[in-house]
Amino acid sequence: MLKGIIVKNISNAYTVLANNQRINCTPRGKFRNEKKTPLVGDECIIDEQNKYILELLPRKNELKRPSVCNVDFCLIVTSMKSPDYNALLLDKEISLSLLSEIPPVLYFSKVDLLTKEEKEKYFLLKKMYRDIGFPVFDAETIKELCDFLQKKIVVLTGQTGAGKSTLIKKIAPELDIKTNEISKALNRGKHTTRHTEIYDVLGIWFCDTPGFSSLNLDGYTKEEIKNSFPEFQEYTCKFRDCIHIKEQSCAVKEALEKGVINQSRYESYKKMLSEVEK
Ligand SMILES: Nc1nc2c(ncn2[C@@H]2O[C@H](COP(=O)(O)OP(=O)(O)OP(=O)(O)O)[C@@H](O)[C@H]2O)c(=O)[nH]1
Ligand SMILES: [Mg+2]
Ligand SMILES: [Zn+2]
Repeated sequence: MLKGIIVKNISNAYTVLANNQRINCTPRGKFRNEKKTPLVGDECIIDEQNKYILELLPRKNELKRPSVCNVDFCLIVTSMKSPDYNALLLDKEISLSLLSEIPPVLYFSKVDLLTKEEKEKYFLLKKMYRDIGFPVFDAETIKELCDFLQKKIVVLTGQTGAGKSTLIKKIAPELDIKTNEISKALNRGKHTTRHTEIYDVLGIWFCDTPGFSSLNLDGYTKEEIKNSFPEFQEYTCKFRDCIHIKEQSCAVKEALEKGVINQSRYESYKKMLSEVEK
């Protein structure tokens, strides 16, 4: 028996890193009965002779979309162009990460494709997210990003074609990771990356995942959505259960009017609330 960590999963086949070896294993029947699915990131006990995963150790955290666990950071890759910047999608990813108790880190890709005027807007965007307290990086700060993520397990999330695999390749060009022309990927409606796998990239454990085209908030409550906006938390409204929409003496809405809370973030919040109400 050996202790290891699941680093790759394709349907029911798992690769476990144990004793510096990659061992292909299948879960023992018990998991299915218990409705437990091993995830990439899981620490486990394996039977290395028969190549079984015998036991999963308790998880520190678990992200639902994409399905991974025990990660230190969620690196949200957001494309500024093709696919075009989508504030709601980014804000949903941030909330989902926070609701799984994984600190989000933001990376903006394809800034090089922006016009001069678009770049000006991008700088404001970057500042806005930084001011809320999120670490923000882009192609110009990849070195700083690597320093920040050293020795951590980092799951990459983001839309199909956002540039998740490309970012790993930029950091470690020698890794054999598939990337695709965005036009091809989007037109076929297919993902280039089709499975979840952890790569050791110069001391960072990057977990590349298949992208998504949309994200739903199934299973979350309005209260949880409200709590997933860190910039709202410092305000005390008249009503303790204030949802910051139509209530009187709402400190969040007052901050919004003063421009302290960002309008685009608040729009995302309203859309997310109405999505979970349905
Ligand atoms: N100009 C430019 N192109 C980029 C940048 N990042 C990624 N791309 C291109 O965008 C396309 C999609 O990149 P991928 O890395 O495959 O995207 P992905 O997020 O891994 O996509 P999935 O695996 O489908 O989820 C590729 O053609 C990349 O070359 C960037 O910063 N600038
Ligand atoms: Mg990819
Ligand atoms: Zn309020």
